[in-house]
Amino acid sequence: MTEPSIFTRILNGDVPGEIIASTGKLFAIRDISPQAPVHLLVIPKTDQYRDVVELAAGDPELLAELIAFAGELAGDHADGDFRLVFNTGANAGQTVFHVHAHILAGGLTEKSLV
Ligand code: DGP
Repeated sequence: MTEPSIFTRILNGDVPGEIIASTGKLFAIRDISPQAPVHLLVIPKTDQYRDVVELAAGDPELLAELIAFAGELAGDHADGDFRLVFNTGANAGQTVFHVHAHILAGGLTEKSLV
């Protein structure tokens, strides 16, 4: 059996982490190492998809829900404008292999995407 991901452990209350919003299938937390004035993670409650490509293939409706939820969160926590980043694969910087989107918001004037 594989170890539960850090996000599953937060969801289950096994490690500390404030769940700032949730729906039936998704939840959101603040990134522990923020890279923008507002940096949230939106995460499917299921851990069956490693990355966004697997999620798109396996449950495109859930991916659409995730994007809509990200838009709501960007409105609740910032002015509604946001970047949505899915690091996909270790060589793209992915470290947690339980699909999640980074919401980066709060007045991003820097154009660099890396
Ligand atoms: P990625 O590199 O795309 O796999 O992003 C994983 C993110 O997860 C990274 O930006 C830091 C965040 N993270 C890792 N561990 C924790 C944690 O225990 N709590 C919170 N809130 N965020 C975490």
